[in-house]
Amino acid sequence: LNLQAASLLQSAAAMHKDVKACGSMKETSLFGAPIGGKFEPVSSLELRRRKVAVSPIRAQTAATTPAVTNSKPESKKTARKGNVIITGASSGLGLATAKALSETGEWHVIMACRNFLKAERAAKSVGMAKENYTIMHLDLASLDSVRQFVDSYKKSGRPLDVLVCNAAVYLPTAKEPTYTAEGFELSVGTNHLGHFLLARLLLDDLKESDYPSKRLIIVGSITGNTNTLAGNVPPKANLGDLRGLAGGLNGVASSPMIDGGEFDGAKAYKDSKVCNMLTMQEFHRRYHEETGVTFASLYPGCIAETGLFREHIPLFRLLFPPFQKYITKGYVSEEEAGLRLAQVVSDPSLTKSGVYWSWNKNSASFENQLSEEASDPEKARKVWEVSEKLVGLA
Ligand code: NDP
Ligand code: PMR
Repeated sequence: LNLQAASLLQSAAAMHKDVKACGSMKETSLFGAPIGGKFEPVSSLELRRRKVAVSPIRAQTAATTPAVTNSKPESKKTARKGNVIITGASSGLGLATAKALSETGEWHVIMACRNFLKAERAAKSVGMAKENYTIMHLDLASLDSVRQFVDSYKKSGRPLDVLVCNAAVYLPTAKEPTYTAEGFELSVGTNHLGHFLLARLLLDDLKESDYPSKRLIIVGSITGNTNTLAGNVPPKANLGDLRGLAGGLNGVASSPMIDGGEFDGAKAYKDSKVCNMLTMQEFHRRYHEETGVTFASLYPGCIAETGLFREHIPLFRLLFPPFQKYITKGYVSEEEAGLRLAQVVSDPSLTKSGVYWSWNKNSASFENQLSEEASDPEKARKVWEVSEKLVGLA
């Protein structure tokens, strides 16, 4: 891992050259983005979002963008607030998104967190008004907890309009695997399987919502996409033939890794993100028409200072933010990333289902391309079928 941190430094120097020499790569692989995003109709949140990192050029472009929308039902103000569940809203991206949505006054945020006290302190620390949020306990590393959360939510009688599957753990320094309550390797168990059960159990509630635009969002990442430079940093995501997943990821009867290989915490995280992106697409194929729910995933940018890197070595945590800011230019602040996810939650122009959203260097959203594996429908179906067995749905 010291080597990894050192290689950050080395490749910092190398990439600086590469990026300079290869303008188109900067536009494509670095941000995982094709050149030039199109501007979307402008909502109030979108205007605030653009204010966070506005340059004079950007401000001008935004001002000249016609603020019309062709999706009329969504653009109408509804009588009631929207209700959005955000998992892992006690820090990082989840907290920034909760804050952004609560500040609009149009959303009630259900912060679904494993540490109630931490969540309460976090909400207060960013100045969220009491009437705009509720904290509910959810530990994604326990399927019982997921079921209990769903029961309590249903009993609360609150409609559900948007579900954001955001929580995650990243264990790059772990030498040995650790496990969820049911004995699944912790990263895939939490990031994928916990969310898979949660989303499946709450789909009916989304379907029943009378909100103008109901959405299920699963946060993905560039690092699970091997069609980008970031996704080619070893260890690369690869689900293989799913033999480890099919075996239950328990490290006893099967490997703790989806592809059946040796445990590698960084790879397990990237694999879990591939599952997140495949799951979103499989939801879209199976349920979009029937339910009217918009299914989406996204890469919000590299939020290099969040708690996600808490398990990484100190040298990595020191070098990673400047590396992303000045070398890859993939860095975004928590605030900016929160406004991006809030846009996917609420922007009337982002209703297209089955999309993996990213943002270009002008901070404009665009539909990004997933890697071959992360967009493979056959793999998506298999991940779905194996996962539903593991979480007790089939
Ligand atoms: P953080 O560590 O700041 O936030 C993760 C959240 O998940 C925390 O609130 C954490 O709770 C919660 N969580 C972890 N385990 C569980 C569990 N078992 N049950 C319930 N909640 C849990 O990281 P980020 O904000 O960076 O990550 C948020 C999302 O963004 C993730 O899906 C990540 O993959 C994605 N992402 C992040 C990028 C980045 O650069 N940071 C880039 C691309 C995607 P607690 O506060 O109690 O620890
Ligand atoms: Mg990566 C070229 C651009 C780029 C981008 C946008 C990211 C994002 N990274 C890029 C490049 C590189 N990174 C390069 C060239 C290297 C080799 C030095 C590199 C290394 C690196 C490490 C060791 N990067 C990392 C790590 C991590 O531990 C992070 C990780 O993989 O978490 C799973 C990470 C990340 N780089 C990113 C992003 C967004 C992450 C972390 C978060 C995530 O995907 O969720």
